[in-house]
Amino acid sequence: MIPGIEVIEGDITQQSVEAIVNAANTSLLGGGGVDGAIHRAAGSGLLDECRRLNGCKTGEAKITKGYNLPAKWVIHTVGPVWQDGNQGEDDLLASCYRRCLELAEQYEIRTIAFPGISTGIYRFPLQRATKIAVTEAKTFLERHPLVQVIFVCFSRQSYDCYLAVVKEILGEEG
Ligand code: AR6
Repeated sequence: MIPGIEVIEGDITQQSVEAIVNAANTSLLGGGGVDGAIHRAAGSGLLDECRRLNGCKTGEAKITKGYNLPAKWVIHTVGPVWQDGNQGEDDLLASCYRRCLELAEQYEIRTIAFPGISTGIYRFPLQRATKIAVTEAKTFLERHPLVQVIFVCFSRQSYDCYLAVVKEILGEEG
């Protein structure tokens, strides 16, 4: 596999990568969107482990096993709820990506798949969130060139947005 950034359209629960990222809430006890899909696919072992984590702050991340998922690990992070863009949303979202990538480093994870954290129920504007995601991945990959970051897009619209942003930030090789 070529190291770097990859953009695909698909369902993150089906990705055969070492870690998938969950866009969770501060309780870590499940919810809708990608969180619900991950818990359904992983099975009840995931919820049992999450219950022991005592939640997670916005902008932070915690790791669990993947249970019935193809992925060995799930990294749970809590994105900011979009308000008006002046409540620290950008920094909190960047922190989510950084914390997830730090955990990947700590657990020697070489392939990590991200959904568009905060871009669903939490209403963060897609293009603004995508620029943050790609910028943080780029910064991390400059120091960790063997890691593969996969952005898993759940719609054609988000796939097109990621492709355009990757091209803008990384150039044609993205
Ligand atoms: N695979 C990949 N991406 C997905 C999938 C999937 N199976 N399902 C949804 N998405 P959201 P948030 C995309 O709402 O905005 C939960 O209730 C989706 O299209 O899942 O961070 C939590 O418990 C969107 O682009 O997460 C929190 O309460 C992105 O994943 C709250 O939602 C994130 O959408 C978190 O809201």
